[in-house]
Amino acid sequence: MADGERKRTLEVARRASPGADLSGRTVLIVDDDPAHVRHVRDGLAPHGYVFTEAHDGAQALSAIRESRPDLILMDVEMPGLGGVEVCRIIKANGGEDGFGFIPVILMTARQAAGKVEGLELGADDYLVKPFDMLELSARVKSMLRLKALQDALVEKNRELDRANKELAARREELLALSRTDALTGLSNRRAFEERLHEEFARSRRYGAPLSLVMLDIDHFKRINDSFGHPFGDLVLKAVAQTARARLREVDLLARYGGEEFIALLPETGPGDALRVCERVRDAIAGLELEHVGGSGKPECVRLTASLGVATVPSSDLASAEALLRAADASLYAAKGAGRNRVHQ
Ligand code: GH3
Ligand code: MG
Ligand code: MG
Ligand code: MG
Ligand code: MG
Repeated sequence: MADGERKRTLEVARRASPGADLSGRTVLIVDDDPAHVRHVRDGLAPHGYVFTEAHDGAQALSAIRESRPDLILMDVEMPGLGGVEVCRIIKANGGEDGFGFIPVILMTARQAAGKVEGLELGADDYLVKPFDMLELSARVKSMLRLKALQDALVEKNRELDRANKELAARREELLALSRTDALTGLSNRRAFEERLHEEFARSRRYGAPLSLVMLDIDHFKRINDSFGHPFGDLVLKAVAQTARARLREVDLLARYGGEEFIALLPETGPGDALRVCERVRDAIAGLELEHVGGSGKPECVRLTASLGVATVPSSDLASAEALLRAADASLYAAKGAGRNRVHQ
């Protein structure tokens, strides 16, 4: 290309797209005629694009797979795989996990033939040889701008996806936190009450037994008073672990209040519930917790708990609240009867 013409090309190109720096964009030129490839390269050289070449359809496809160019300039008439065919393959693999969007400008020596077909197959533009270098230059630039916009959109979407996923995960975390007791890691009262209503409804629908257990540490105040509040907290954790370890996976154990725990035992009738409660009571009574006081001498602390059980179906327990009240009354009875016992 003559120097004058090159200068003019650059000038026009600059005016066409103020501010858009497209240098460094990659352009794949596909043509079986090396002279034509050179011609196109020369014409576009002033813009600072990075070129790759292919001389037939198969080469073009492997070049695309390897380097995902920003734009493809492709001859229609090539031996073997023709430009229209390659274009069909590129566009059929245009998804995010395929090639993505790569604009294709078809170049043909023939007027009209294949033009409509090419465009319908998804070619983005069309030039008839011999073409004016200024026109080629302008069309390439416009396609590269489109590609840049598309890339930005894809990137933006990815960012949004990532942000959404993070938000969803954070939401899950918060939800889990809002249902967990911070000290013991057990479910809290709110989570318990939700599950209680679900299990109560299920039990009523299928007539399956459901037992509710309330557990309260005996004379816990004394433990706090004698050994301090932090030690009281350790006791609460130990009791939580001990009880949890004696329940089935499907049983829900929650911290209901200060030193009060509650367990929901689905598919569990009065006999089984009593056995479970005795096991838990016995395990708590067997705990030996070490306290090191001001004297530095370790001391073994023991404790007990009282448990109250209620079970549905039962003619006088018509609601989840009534079941809760019944378990609470049982607990009160266990305390009244001397503590360290299960009342049903
Ligand atoms: P009872 O055998 O009748 O159940 O006697 P109690 O002393 O266990 O019962 P009470 O309800 O009078 O006392 C419960 C104590 O539990 C009072 C409160 O300070 C303590 N407490 C509540 N929550 C916590 C906690 O998170 N950590 C500690 N260390 N103590 C707590
Ligand atoms: Mg050709
Ligand atoms: Mg109490
Ligand atoms: Mg207590
Ligand atoms: Mg209490």
